[in-house]
Parts: sequence; structure tokens; C-alpha cells
Amino acid sequence: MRLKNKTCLFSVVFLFGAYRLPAQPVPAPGETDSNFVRVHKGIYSVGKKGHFLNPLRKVEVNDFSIAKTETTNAQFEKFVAATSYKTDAERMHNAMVFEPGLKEFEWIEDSTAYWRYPNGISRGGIENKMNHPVTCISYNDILAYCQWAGVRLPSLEEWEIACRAGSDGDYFFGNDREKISEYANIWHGRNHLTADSSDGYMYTSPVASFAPNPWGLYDMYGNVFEFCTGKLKKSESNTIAHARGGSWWCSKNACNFFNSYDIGRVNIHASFSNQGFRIVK
Ligand SMILES: [Ca+2]
Repeated sequence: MRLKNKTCLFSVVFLFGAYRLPAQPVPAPGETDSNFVRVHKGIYSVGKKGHFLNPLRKVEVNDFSIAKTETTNAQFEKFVAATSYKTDAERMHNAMVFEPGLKEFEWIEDSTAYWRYPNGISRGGIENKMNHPVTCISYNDILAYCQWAGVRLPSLEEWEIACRAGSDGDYFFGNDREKISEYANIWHGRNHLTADSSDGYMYTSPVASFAPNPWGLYDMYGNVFEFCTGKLKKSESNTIAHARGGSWWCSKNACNFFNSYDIGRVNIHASFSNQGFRIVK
């Protein structure tokens, strides 16, 4: 059921009671080392000269392994099957969904939407999309998944180091934005008033459908925004989380965050059909 239209890519919603997790996290099936890229301890350059939120600087990180792909519906389903976890969207009925015809940055709050029906029941489920990234899950839900799977999210810096793969331009492929279509599922339409499937996908695409970055990581730009841990400043509210890399919804004219430096902000209990995650261990 459609409730109301809202102009809010980054919504503010309310906090519900904490979900109690099983005491013993178990490894998520299918997550083997071949699905990860190892990044070595070292000092790396991140940020962009003159960028207000993400200025050019050096950061030091320890070794970490980051998933080659975004976490899929199939992987999230195993978590739910093992724990009977209820996502924020299922409990709060606050998920934000999209359909063509909406103005820029306008989304619809849909009480029927959650990860199995990421754009609402009327727009179909994920039965044939089990290899697509899971969406309509909140940062809060993702932390629960990570605890169960014995993994974690990348920090803002780790995500960018992995995304850049040693590059220092706006994109891991240089500064020519026109090449984005080789690497990312994004929105190519001038606006969101009419559908755009010109790259094969209007909503999410199966993970690894486009070319990877030089380190073998897929969908670092586009497909879904990827949540990261960390704050942009110490005073930032604990109800705000950050996500990077842009999504299928993002276009050149609206939220062109499919790059190596931009950082979005989202309430930790908000659920959108263009938000997902990849894991680190
Ligand atoms: Ca697309």
C-alpha cells in the first residue's frame, strides 16, 4: 500500500527496540576466501583535493579482506532462515521505494516493502533475483547480519582504498565519466520521470554483471549504495550511517555519487531499495 510520497533519499526515521541475536555467530555459507580480495597493511591516499567532506589525505590501515561482490539476496536469505530475523522495514513499515514517474529525489514510502519485495509487493519479489544485491535493509539490519556471519562492514577509508585500487582520479578507471557504463549499473535517463533500462537494468543487476575494478572488485560504483562504518566528524549523530559508490537510481543529473570520493548519509533505521552492502573480514 502506498502511503505517501517523500522527497528524501536520506530519510530520518525512528528507533525501535534492539533485536536479540543468537549467542554463537556462525560463518555465512558460501563465503570462502576466493570471494574476497586481500588488501595489505599500508599507507594509502584517499579523498579529493578541496572536497568538503572527504579531503585529500593519507591514511594507514591494517590488512583486510573485502568481498568481491555486494551481499546478495541468497546470502541474506540464509541469515534470515537461520535466525528468523525481522528487518527494520518489516517491523516499522517505513521502506522507501521507487517507480518511474517520480520527481528527482522523490521516493515512495511503501508499507509492503522489505528485502523480499524491495520496491513493494505490487512491483514483484526477488524470486528470480537471488544473485542481486540485497536491498531494503537498514544499517541496523546489516550489523545484525555481520554479527551472525562473523564479518564486518568496511570503514569509509577501507572502502575507498579498495575502490581506488591504487588510482588517484575521480574513478578507478581515470577521470572520463563516460566510461562508467562499462563498470556500473546506474540511471542513464535525463530524469526519473520515465523508465531507464538502457544498460539492461532499471533496478538492481545481478552482482558482477559489469566489469570489475583493477583489483577484481565488482559494482564498486552503481547497483547499490554500500554502507560503511565510521564518522565524518566526531560530533556526528549516532543515528547517521554512511554509504558510498552510488546506485542503480543515481544519474549524472541526480546524486552522481558513483565515484571514488563522495560519501552519502542515511539514518541507521532507514531502508531504501538502492541501499546494500559488501562485507570485510
Ligand atoms: Ca541501470
